[in-house]
Amino acid sequence: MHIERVELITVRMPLVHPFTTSFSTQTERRPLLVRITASRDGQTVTGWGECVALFDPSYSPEYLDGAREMLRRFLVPSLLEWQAAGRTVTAETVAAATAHVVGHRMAKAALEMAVLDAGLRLDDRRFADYLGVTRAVVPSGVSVGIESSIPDLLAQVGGFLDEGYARIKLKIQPGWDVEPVRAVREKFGDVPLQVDANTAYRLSDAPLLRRLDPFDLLLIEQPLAEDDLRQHALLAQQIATPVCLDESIVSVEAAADAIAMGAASVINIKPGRVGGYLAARRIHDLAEANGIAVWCGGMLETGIGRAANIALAGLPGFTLPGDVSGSNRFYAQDVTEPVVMKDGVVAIPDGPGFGVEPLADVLADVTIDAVDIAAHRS
Ligand code: SMG
Ligand code: MG
Repeated sequence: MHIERVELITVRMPLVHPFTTSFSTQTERRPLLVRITASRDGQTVTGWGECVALFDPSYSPEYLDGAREMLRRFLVPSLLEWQAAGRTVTAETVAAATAHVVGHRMAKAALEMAVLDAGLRLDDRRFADYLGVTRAVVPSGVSVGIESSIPDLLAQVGGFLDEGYARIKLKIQPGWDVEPVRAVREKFGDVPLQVDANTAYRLSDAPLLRRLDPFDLLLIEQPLAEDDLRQHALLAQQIATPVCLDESIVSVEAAADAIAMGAASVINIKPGRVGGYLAARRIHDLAEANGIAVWCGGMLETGIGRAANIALAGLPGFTLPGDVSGSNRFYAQDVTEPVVMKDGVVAIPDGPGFGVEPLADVLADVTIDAVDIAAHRS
């Protein structure tokens, strides 16, 4: 394909309810969308990507303004230079074209994602078909933040269960762990339940985390620090709840290390965190070959990232429900037609590429910044 133009569009979206984790309280999200105009054989299409970096560098080293600057100053120019040198531009070549930039996987993932969507649209092919996914729907889990009281938490969880969500994930931190889990089990019984600590504990907390063992949780996600695979392996030997890694798995290599060390028996795959959907697919394949379950994480994506995640979650190794909830879990108004959760599942979109695009009037309303980069005509 020939890339004509790349736009970096920052949008502002208020959350329907504050979302508190061990590291922050979010009341709004500012996703960075990447719009690519690309052509081939006289046909011109638009491809969309979404950068999952948060506003602050609190979940990962990457953050909104840094990712936008990285794309504007380094990644997009590198891809355009690659193109000007006569090299092939496809989703499969974006990583090579930007390999000289160290790190910045979320920014790279957003660019690769937009090229992937554009390429699939030029081929009139669905992302799910490109992946070889045959399922039409995937189970939909929901992530529930830290609330100010147990009754507030139970009201939230009860609402999501009434809506039909297939699995509940509770955010935990020291002081908000055993009691909320006990309260949810007592009130709602045997629902599929897991917890996410976002790195809030230390290995010396193993006796405390062992107190979660009797609640038969599906998993505990990222209990310890991002860069501490070895201590996760030690913790896994001391608790019965399966250890799942999120923040630690920044690449295929990190996934291979974690599996080899016994640091995780489950992996949360977030395409943005690992550098894109192609790397995400490789982690899925690696985990499947090693008998490690995976599920699709979420970063409060708009309908664009959500649509792509839902298709990815259709791969056979995704044996646990993902954080792929309906748009209304976070947003009163999504930038795309809303993703709808019904009867515990979300549908893989039909249509070429990721099968979704922003609604023009909504996009205009929520855009707070736009950077336009034109390619030189070769
Ligand atoms: O998109 O459903 C979603 C959010 C799921 O809890 C979620 N994400 O650590 O897994 C995680 C968090 C990261 C974002 S917290 C602001
Ligand atoms: Mg997590």
